Amino acid sequence: EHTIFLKDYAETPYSVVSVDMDFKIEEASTRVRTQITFEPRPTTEPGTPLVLDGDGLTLSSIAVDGYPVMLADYAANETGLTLAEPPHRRFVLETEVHLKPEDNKKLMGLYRSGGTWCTQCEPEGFRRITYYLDRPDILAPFKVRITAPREVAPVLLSNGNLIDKGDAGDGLHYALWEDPSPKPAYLFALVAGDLGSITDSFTTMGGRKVDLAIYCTHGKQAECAYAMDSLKRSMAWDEKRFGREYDLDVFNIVAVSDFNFGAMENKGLNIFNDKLVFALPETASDANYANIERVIAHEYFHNWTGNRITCRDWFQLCLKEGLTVYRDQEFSSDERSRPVQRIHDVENLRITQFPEDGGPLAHPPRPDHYREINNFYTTTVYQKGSEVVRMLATLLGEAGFRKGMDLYFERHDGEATTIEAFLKVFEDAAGIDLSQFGQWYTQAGTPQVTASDSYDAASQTYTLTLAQNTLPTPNQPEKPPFVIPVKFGLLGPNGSPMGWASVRGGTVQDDLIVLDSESVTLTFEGVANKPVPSLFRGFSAPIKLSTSLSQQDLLFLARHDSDPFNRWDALQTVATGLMARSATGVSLDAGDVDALREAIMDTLANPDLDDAFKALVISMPDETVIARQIGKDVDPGAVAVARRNLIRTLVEPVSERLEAYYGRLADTAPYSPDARQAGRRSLRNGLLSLLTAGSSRGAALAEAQYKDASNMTDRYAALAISVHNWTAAAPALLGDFRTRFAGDPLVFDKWLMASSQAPDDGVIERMSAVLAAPDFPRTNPNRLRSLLGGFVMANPAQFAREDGLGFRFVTEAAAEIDQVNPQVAARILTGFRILPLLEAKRRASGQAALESLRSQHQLSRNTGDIVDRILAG
Ligand code: DPP
Ligand code: ZN
Repeated sequence: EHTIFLKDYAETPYSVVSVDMDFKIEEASTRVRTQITFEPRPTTEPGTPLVLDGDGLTLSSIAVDGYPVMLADYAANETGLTLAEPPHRRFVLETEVHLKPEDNKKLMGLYRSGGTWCTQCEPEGFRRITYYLDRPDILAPFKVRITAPREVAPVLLSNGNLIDKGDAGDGLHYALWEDPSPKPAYLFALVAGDLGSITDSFTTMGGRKVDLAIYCTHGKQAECAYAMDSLKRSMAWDEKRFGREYDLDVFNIVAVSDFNFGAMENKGLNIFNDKLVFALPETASDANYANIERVIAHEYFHNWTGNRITCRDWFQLCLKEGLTVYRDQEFSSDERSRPVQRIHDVENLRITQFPEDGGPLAHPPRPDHYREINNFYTTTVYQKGSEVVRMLATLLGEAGFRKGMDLYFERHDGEATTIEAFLKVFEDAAGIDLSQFGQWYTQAGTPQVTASDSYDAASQTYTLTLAQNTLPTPNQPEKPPFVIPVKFGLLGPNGSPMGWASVRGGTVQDDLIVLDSESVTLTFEGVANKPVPSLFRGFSAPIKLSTSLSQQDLLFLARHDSDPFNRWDALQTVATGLMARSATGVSLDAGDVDALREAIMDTLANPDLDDAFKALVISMPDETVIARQIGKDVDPGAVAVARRNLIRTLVEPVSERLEAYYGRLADTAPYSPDARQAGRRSLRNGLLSLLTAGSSRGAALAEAQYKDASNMTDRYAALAISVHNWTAAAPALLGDFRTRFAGDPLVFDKWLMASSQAPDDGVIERMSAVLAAPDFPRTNPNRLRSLLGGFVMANPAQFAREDGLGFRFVTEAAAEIDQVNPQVAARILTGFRILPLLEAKRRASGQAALESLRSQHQLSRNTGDIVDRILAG
């Protein structure tokens, strides 16, 4: 099948000068008339055909400069429209097509969600609306006229500023929107519907008043308040931190229920999946609030990193996504707790991106080929892309990084550009060479860094060797060394930082070592005592570290390191190691478990640490992290058992103390989603999780918390914990939750997610029944992802059951979903990337399920690509 290569990039022979669109929306169909002003480029030969993209469009009329085009002079088919011999001068092409948004269940292009007309164009949805050069390096100003029945669609929105509106007779009305900033078509948006709204305003640092609005289903306005508050804080933060001011007079957000992404940064008109807008304490958890804040910020930040400066081609996707994730992570760190945010972000990277980077779907943040671009909106492009930007900031320092960013905005504003151009601004601003650093963008795989050390008391020298190695990934057998920033410190015997007189063998700047060759050996002189090294502080590079540190050393770091990330990480390393050993049949040393327990209890008792941090320390490693640690021939069932057993052994002797602590943390103040209160709840729920897994009284505590909860955070935590541990009350609690919140689709998602997490053998049968119910909303991405995505990503023991039932359940469901919405089906199937990690029998049954999916169904390009890559890997 057709593969697109980065090396084949070429400019189009024609550029677009401007776009005028006229939408006539009616109940059953929408007419789109588009006038595009084209111009041949200076180098274009006369007679060069104009080839436009189109996907599933039917052309009703076509004219050039007002004259109909003869049949012989154009060709229209399923993938586009070709004008054989366009004029060799500026000209206007006018086309007319009729769309059926009601039938559009792929949710790309113009479609209807709950009656509202809305659009999603990134990456290639605009070609489902009109014939166009649908690629991000074609920038043009847009004028959009929308006419629709006033009754069904009193609200008419598009990008930019509203310049005219009025009555159009026959019960119709119209609105005319103009977006003065040239933009690529993927940022086009249109919304028409009967919506409620909340409004506010923001005055920019330049003194311009911007009208803000969030549109939603009538009656949901009160649920949009937190999103609006997050938007205003995002606008202020981007001014303060990056000097970026908003550029239009209006900023609109619309919440819709059917959406493939989380949200979309269309210029001046962001469209959001409603789960990332709506929040009330009774129906949304603290995690939902934090996510809303993060994604509102992310889409807003795209206005500069994505919209004003966009991507030349889709290979450069991480130019906007990695950078914008970095920006939203920084925003969350500044608004909440920096160490806690960092730990969350790294946990997420390890649970989602490391498996991708170490499996058959591995690809660099900037890939060089693809069959289906929708399959590259990945955790590698987003999360690893952000880590790469973070490393750049670490290497350059805060001031140097800001200088480079300022130059980026100055030099590339209004352009569609590349990763090379991005790196160049930092080279120019800092006078350094980043060519080797650039490999982070082009090489896949998680580097493994090995640290070994020795101390010589007689000469008071400490020697540290760091070596890197990256395993081959698909199409990349050889991996030249990366530039790896290692933030570090040495701890003396009493836990305080230790200095040195001089270093030989490599460059050390303050607390930073740069590892840019296969290995480096550093000799620190004047080191008074044998130190314990704290390496990769703040997770200064997206690598896997292996050290010769003993459990005792690690627990020493967990107690004394001045770097909170490494304190957390040291404890997690110990727990993961013990669980991995136990899952592979090694019986654990009681002393090791006792020492871990003591370190955990000391952390809990430490008055200097905040609740959110403590909650992370007591949250035990995820099953996928343990499986990665084991590395091969994994039996996920054994991993789940080993995890549960270790928790039980840790908790039993201290369960009374933990329960007392749990009791003391009960909330007293009225609910607020702020970080401090949320931290307290997460610690309390972390304790409940330990108690339920590890003590006889936990199940009853969870049931009581479920029943007494006054907010969704506590209620959902109690439910999820009960289900995870499959307590006697779990089935009844699931039943109660479902009826208690019947009619709220976003809470139904929580129920689906919790249901998919049950560890018992009945889980697949129950999920099948849910899916088969006639009223299951089978075209809604959120519902499908909650049930199936939750299952494949977070219930490995049942998904990868030995009898293959979990695999087959997912492939059969995916085959059906693929007929309707290929993007959602392909995303769910990425869960099969764990196959190479599994023991032979499970691996074989997973492969068999994929093989039969491939042979028995006509798969979409999205799904076919994922299945082929996993089976080839
Ligand atoms: N809307 C998605 C995001 O913001 C894709 N651009 O990441
Ligand atoms: Zn984004």
